[in-house]
Amino acid sequence: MSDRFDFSVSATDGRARTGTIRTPRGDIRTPAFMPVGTAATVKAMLPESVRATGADILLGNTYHLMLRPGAERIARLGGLHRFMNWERPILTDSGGFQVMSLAGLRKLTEEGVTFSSHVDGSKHMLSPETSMEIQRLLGSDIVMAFDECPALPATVDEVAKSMRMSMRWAQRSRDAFGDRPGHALFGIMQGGVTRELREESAEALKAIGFEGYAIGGLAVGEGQEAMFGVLDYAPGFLPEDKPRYLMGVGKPDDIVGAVQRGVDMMDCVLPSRSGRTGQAWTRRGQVNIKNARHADDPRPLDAECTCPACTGYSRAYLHHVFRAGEMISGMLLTWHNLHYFQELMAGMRDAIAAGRLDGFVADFHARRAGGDI
Ligand code: PRF
Ligand code: ZN
Repeated sequence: MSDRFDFSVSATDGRARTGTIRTPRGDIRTPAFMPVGTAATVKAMLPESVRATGADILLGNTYHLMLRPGAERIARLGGLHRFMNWERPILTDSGGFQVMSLAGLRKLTEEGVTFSSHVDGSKHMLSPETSMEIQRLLGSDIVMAFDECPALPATVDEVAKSMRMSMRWAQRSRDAFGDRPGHALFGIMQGGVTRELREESAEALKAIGFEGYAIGGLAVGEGQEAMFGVLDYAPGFLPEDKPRYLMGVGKPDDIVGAVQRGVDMMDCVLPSRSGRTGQAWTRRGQVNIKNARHADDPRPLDAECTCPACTGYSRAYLHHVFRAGEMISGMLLTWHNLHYFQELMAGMRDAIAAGRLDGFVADFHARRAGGDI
């Protein structure tokens, strides 16, 4: 096992890039979609099944794992990869974002954030230093700097203050991370939808120096037009020779638009979460399998899809097991959704390499029907 971590771009098409992130635990083909395995599992999927959908890397969460089962326990059991039986790369988010959306009573200071657990109400604290320590105990390959993502609505002033604190936290994260060959630390850009703040944030991160750069603070309710507005310039503020990761995005059309604007990595709970609520994503659009009109339909979810849900089962069956509350419902729809998201990424990687991304994107939009199909 070599101890290198590096990124190389093999082709560009407009602002889009395709390439490879090399890590000691395996290569990550970019643009990459990272399924979310919050609690040391991609819900309803075996790790080998997640791999079979085409995933090169999973995302894990500092916040959830520190609370249950605890980072020290995972470390004693050989680290997160061994614990969850996924030996390929894992990226872990640093926790602050999840504290703000999930924890009970919170108190934010320059030092960090104290909060009470959503699991049992116990009190905890996260700071750049403790987040780096927890992510080290987990054995994460790509560690995220500790940041704050301000909740909307927020004034430009509040966003600026928060961003500047996140930049001080980014420096503390870098200092606490130390020298860990084969592991990477990514900085996180903040600054809301204000161009000057995004630029200031990028400059601060570049001065510190990271192995990759995330774009945080988007997909928090600003809408796709505003998000694309920021993505029209923000990736350009970041180094060309380092991966760019758009956090928590998104729907297929968000992903396509982000890749066109120069994003290399993304993660989202959407394919797995919507799989458990009866929502399927296909080339032709969304399918709500709960809908009664599927009850007698012998056709597959998507005739072009090669996943187990589409090759082995009818819409009628998928409808039935969803209605009956059977566990296989979440398993099959999650598999299908992850397969679709990974095929979309593979299609974009091939299109970028061939210099035909515009044609791919035109076809992507043309084939999507509005509403439920
Ligand atoms: N920061 C961190 N994690 C995140 C975000 C962020 O801004 C977002 C925003 N979409 C999702 N996950 N650390
Ligand atoms: Zn399928």
